[in-house]
Amino acid sequence: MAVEKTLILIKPDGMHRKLTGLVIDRLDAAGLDLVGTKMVSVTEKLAREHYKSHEGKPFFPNLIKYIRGEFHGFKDHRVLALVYRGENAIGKARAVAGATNPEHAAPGTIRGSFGRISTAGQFENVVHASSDEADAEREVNLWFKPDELLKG
Ligand code: FUP
Repeated sequence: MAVEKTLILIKPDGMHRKLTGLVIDRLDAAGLDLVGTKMVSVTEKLAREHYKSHEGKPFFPNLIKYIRGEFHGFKDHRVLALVYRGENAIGKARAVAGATNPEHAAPGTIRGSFGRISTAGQFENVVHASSDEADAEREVNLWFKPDELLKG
């Protein structure tokens, strides 16, 4: 299996509900290595770039508000960005996260245990995890500069 890097974001609902430690613990238990981490104040530009594949979809405007912390009262737009490395890191991190829709996420996954769908229909699914190799590379480069990651 290939050694991969993947981007994990602890989204504003995860930050608000103090799930940072739990998410890191689950990814540690999956055998992945943390090679980069930082608190990020998510600008409108970064949010739109990160979710550009969803541009034009009905949920897009709320997706931008959600990732910028506007639903959870974060005036500083905080999220925690993490890069993990390991064999099959992308698949392992997605297994830990669970399905995108919290209603479909298996019990015991982060999203299955802690995700919800708001009354406005917005998925609040606690974490982002890159979906495939191309997305992982694009996203790691979008959120981190090369010298912010451990080499190896
Ligand atoms: P994921 O790769 O699991 O983060 O999922 P997607 O890239 O497909 O979706 C990104 C985000 O869009 C999800 F985290 C939640 C949001 N979303 C909705 O709110 N409604 C939808 O119908 C699909 C996605």
